[in-house]
Amino acid sequence: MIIIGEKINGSIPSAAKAIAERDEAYIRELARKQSESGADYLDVNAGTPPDIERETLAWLIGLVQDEVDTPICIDSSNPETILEMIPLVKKPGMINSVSDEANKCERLFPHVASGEWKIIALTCDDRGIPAAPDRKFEIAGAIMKKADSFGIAQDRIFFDALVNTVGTTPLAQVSFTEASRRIKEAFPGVHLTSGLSNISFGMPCRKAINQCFLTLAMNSGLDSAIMDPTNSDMRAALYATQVLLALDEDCVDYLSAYRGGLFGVPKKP
Ligand code: THG
Repeated sequence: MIIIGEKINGSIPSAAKAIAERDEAYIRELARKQSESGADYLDVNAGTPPDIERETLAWLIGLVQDEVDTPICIDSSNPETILEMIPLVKKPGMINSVSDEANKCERLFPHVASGEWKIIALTCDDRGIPAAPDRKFEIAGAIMKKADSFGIAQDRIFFDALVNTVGTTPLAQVSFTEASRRIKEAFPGVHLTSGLSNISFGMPCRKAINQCFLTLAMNSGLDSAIMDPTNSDMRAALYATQVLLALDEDCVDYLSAYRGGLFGVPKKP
């Protein structure tokens, strides 16, 4: 699994406070802890109004890069902001995200076509976020066609089939996994990712739902997630699922998580 650490995000109240107060130590700690917990990328989302988003993101990106070597995932819904941030990032990471909305692909693809940047592609367009797997799949096809036309290889695209909220859309998980399966079948080289937690919006005990969703989605080919890698219950579910899906050769990741104390203090033999 490719883990994208979600915690540097201005929509989380504690991170918003640190951003407002320009609390460097707090942001550095979020970066370090997530990297130590196995994050492959660190998502950086300002969560601020557009007028101060660029300045905030630039500050966050500078701090994260100074603290850790983990590549950055630039998270903004504004393609112009993403374009301004790319030159500030030391080594290619991810852009989060493109979609089939307006001219996002047309604006961003020329700048990342050559090179190693990975691209998160959302299955939404100017009509919004569809719930039906057919529409999610159709949008993925439209984005893939554009990526192809710029010569962007499938393995640089991470499709996020945008899971709906199960409280209002009972088939949210079923639709997400069906769309993800069909996308992977049609474009076998792509990766599949998800922000996971949208599924549980408005429900009590969200973590239980998020955790079971991670397992079900991995069973349908999810090979990446935007998640909190410091949440040991989520990591335990992730490593255990990898073992059960025969994705963890010789249980190397599972055992190393065990030795690292993920399931409590290892017992002496
Ligand atoms: N898809 C893509 N990008 C995304 C999202 C997505 N970016 C933003 C968001 N959704 C993913 N990021 C977050 C960040 C924080 C939380 C949820 C989604 C959150 N975190 C809790 C906290 O830090 O308090 C902890 C959760 C936990 O411990 O598991 O709520 O869908 N492409």
